[in-house]
Amino acid sequence: MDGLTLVIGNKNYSSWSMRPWLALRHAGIDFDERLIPLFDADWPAAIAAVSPTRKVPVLLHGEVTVCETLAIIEYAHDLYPDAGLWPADRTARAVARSIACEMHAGFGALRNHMPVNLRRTDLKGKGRGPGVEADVARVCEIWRDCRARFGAGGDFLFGPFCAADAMFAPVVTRLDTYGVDLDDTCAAYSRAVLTLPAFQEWRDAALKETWVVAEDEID
Ligand SMILES: N[C@@H](CCC(=O)N[C@@H](CS)C(=O)NCC(=O)O)C(=O)O
Repeated sequence: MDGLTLVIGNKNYSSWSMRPWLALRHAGIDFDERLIPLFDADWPAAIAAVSPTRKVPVLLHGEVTVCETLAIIEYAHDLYPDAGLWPADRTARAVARSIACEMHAGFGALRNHMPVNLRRTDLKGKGRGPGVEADVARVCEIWRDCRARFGAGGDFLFGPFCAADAMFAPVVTRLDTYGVDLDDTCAAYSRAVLTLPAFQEWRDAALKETWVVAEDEID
């Protein structure tokens, strides 16, 4: 069987691509990366050739095509159950999957009003809108709860960095880019994500990109 190829969008903008890329990279899982620039002239044909949903990320593994971020992470976990993608403890793993699903399905106001753009440095205090404060409050409640209950073994939600942290990483960048004030626990967690080597590798590449995409097209 061929190796893994993770098809992603622009690193500056694609929050969904960031999630499995960080999870796999931090876990030390070997994969090739293929970047299709979002909404370029070639985008429709290029994405249709690899992804039945016409969205990134998508994971290619021989005959297997896996769409949807959480399904990609679960497929990688099936292939590499000892890579630490999810916490080893069953209760922690259940909570990690719960909050990962909540992230996947929710936080629409935060996503709409605070699109990811790692290159922008002029957005402090912006991005507010209906529902954003409630989304931010719930995110911070999750982070405080996980850090208090499961975080003793490291700086992340369940101690060591895991898939749940990867799911929240684009939120960490949003709260940073848009200058949202955080309490000490959440600020420390945010710093841990922003200084993770895998995240810095992603951001360094993002900062070198020159594509410009309308932010209202990005989720
Ligand atoms: N539910 C999908 C969301 C994927 C998604 O919306 N990706 C965006 C880029 S961040 C995309 O491909 N947009 C292209 C489009 O909507 O045409 C997942 O979990 O992977």
